Amino acid sequence: MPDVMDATRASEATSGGTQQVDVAVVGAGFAGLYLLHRLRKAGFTTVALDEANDVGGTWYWNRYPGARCDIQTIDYSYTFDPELESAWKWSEKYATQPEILRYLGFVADRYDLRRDIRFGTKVTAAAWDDATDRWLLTTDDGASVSCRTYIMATGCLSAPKPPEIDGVKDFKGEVYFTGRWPHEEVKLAGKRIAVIGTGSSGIQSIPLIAEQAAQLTVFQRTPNFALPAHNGAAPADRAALLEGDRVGYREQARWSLAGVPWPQQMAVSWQLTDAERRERFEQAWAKGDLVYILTQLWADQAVDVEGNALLAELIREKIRTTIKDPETAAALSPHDHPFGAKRPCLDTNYYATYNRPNVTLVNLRQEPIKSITASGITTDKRTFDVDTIVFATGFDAMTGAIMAVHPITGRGGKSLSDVWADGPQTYLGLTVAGFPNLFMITGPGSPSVLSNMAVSIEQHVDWVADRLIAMREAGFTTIEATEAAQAGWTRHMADCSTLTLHRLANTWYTGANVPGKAQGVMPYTGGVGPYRSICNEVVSGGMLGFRLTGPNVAEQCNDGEIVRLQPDVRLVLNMLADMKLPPIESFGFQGARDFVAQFNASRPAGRPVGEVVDGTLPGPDGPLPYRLYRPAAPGPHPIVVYFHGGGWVLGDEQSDEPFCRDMCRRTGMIFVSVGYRHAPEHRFPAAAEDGYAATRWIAEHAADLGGRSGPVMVAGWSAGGNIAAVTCQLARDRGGPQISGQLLVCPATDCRFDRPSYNDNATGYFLTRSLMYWFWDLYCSPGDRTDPRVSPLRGKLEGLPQAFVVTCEFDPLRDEGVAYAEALAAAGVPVEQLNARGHFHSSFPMVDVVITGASGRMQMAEALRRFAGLPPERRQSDEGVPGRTVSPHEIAAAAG
Ligand code: N01
Repeated sequence: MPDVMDATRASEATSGGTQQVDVAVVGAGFAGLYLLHRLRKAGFTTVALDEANDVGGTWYWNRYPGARCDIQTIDYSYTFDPELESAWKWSEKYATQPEILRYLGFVADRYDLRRDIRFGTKVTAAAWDDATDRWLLTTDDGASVSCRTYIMATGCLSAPKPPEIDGVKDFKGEVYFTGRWPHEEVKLAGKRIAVIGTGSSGIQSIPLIAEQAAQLTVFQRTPNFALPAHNGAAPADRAALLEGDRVGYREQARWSLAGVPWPQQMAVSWQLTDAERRERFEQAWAKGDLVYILTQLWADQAVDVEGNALLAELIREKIRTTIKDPETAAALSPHDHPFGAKRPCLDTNYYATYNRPNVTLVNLRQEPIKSITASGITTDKRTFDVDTIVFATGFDAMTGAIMAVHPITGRGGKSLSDVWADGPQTYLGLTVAGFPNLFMITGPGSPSVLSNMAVSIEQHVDWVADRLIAMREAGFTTIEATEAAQAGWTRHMADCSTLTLHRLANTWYTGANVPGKAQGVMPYTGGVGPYRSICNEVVSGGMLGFRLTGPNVAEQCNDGEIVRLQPDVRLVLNMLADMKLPPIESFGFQGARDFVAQFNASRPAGRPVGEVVDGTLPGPDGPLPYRLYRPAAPGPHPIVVYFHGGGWVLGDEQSDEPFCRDMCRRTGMIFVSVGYRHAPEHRFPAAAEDGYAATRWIAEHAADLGGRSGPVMVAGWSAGGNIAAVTCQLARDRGGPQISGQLLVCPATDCRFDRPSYNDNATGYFLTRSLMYWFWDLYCSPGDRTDPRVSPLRGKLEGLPQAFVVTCEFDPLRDEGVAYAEALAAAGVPVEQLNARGHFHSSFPMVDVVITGASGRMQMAEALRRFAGLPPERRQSDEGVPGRTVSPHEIAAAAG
């Protein structure tokens, strides 16, 4: 059904052998086809250029036996036209490459797209002309293209990687690459065949090649996780969901994390018993759905090495039970990367294939390939004579196809390969500063390969097409990302990459599969829905981070950084904003306490520790409750006396439970969380005096509590940080107890409200300025506020225990925390300060919700271990620091 609106033709304007169009698109796969459709419909003259001789992109080239999609086909489809959706029926849960190629051909015909595609045309270079504000694309067929806008729709996995093995050219038999499989029939029957590579392409093709080959030898460097696809008809439950509410189903996919409409899993591994985890796993295994198993078992599997290891072991168990030969099973069992950190695969009979008598696995970790010879493959132990070699060795992913157009020269002659020498720099994965009017569809820096590509492609195409339409309406002819916006996006990408485990594996996601390529996690790991909302915010923020110009309009540049919050902090704050809660102080103090209790009940429980013991200790005016968290390792352990947050009004000895458990596990120390008295029933100085008395009692009873005798440490968050700081001053002045260190997390340290952070972060970050006013009013009369027992910044600071002070960028209390650290340093107290970039007041106690807080907690734990004279202890999962630790020297200098 040709579109009536696309009256404009791409090829009409040609001058001097150069085709003149508004927009040139490179690639005629999923992205290029939809671009062509949208842009033509909007009235732009458009041409698509593709090296292939037909549409299809990756599905044109990857014709190897067994090639299929591994996202369920009902999800791996265009959704932009409901009529198209009802006009096409997929025959299987996971369609084969020929069927997907037929679908793309059907789409091309339906919208009459082929007439504006130049097939068999390779774009060899692209240059921006500052004088004309146009791109000139050079092609290998001689006919160049001049365009206002140049869009790379070249796919993420379309530039095959050379095999990097000596002697390939010497081989006298047949050589095939899965990524460039011939169109004519390849005869494999009765041959001795070698397959090199066990990624998705290898894993899909090996079982089918094995069925035909006389002998198949698989050369494996790194084993990968593969799960059974259980292919067949589309599962009835998913199809019913789609048919029941097509619009809602598609919308849910667009706002999900991976582009497939599964809900967000909340249960964490340690909340489930072994039996419950196994049951979930068996269900997932039977389902045969990659996104399901990656997202639905337990929430920590993708973000925490321990939660992930539980799942990885269950999969390895399946591998062991499927493969008869234990040595082969061991070689096929991945141990070098977390599950999901390297792209896992869906298979049909992959592992069982190794039980066939005609299949041999060669473990290249034990016998690397030395070379390829005229007759076959030689490892450093053996020689394998073969008739055919199949290279399933993968791609120069994400950047390879973009850089294959070389050079791409932007403003002032700047070359993209120079700009990307240390890895791809983009704004939103869509644009690059210095390269006006250049867009990339699913480029590096966008969710792309970590998502259902169909969903991500449509989002990018719609965003770009809508921008071009809006620019035309406003009279702008160029659009270009600013350097500041791009640098901000690079920072945000780095923050996001600490969320998941992708950074912990050597993969094509990180560029590690291509020798010499700059390394770093290239796709956006923050999720499809969050990414979509960011792209929308760029627009609603007046094209934030873009410079727009036009011949007859004033330049527009709303410069800035689109995301300054840590990605998970942003999610939490957005969620809270969606709840449209009234100010907490409007509940009254009892109502606020009930609210906090309810809020805490909905968060993930803390992780297991050795033992949790409740008790009471004598306070200055009656018993005080405490909760003790003991590590699993045998004691005696150093003791940390902990004071919870809550503005001297809210919370109790259990309210920071996940934080105490986490710190107990990280430090290997006993944490005793003290239930001090609260205002307004017990106003100043009740909390301070309770804190001091509790610390004294705990220090005196350290051995009875299973702790190490000698000095204790104090720690606290928010008002608890205030009590911890005050306790140190009182202990110094009142002759003990001995305190060896203080950990102050976002502490209240002073009664002044005029520091900039009180204004900058007055609202929108959960702890508001007015809530702080309310806390102070309930706890302390104005006349008492300068007393060091509530404003420790005003006390004498000499002779205090060494300190670690944590402040968060988006916290009203930030500057008084910084001031306290500086004042301690000026008073000669050894102090370190963590300025946690992008974090808010509640980041660190929100364990397992604000995952990017883990590295900060790791630093806190290290500080406590130092205070206790213990050696440091690092955990692999917590690498990456979303903040900056300032040394005592720097703080002293700043204070000076
Ligand atoms: O490529 P890969 P692929 N000597 O990079 C090995 C998508 N896809 O084409 O891991 C020996 O995953 C290499 O070993 P190592 C999907 O996203 C989707 O299979 O680097 N071995 C690895 O085992 C997928 O992830 C589908 O140690 C060498 C293999 O070759 C992506 O495309 C189907 C080597 C390459 O695996 C890429 O998959 C197919 C050497 N010199 C692909 N060089 C669907 O189902 C490399 N290897 C939708």
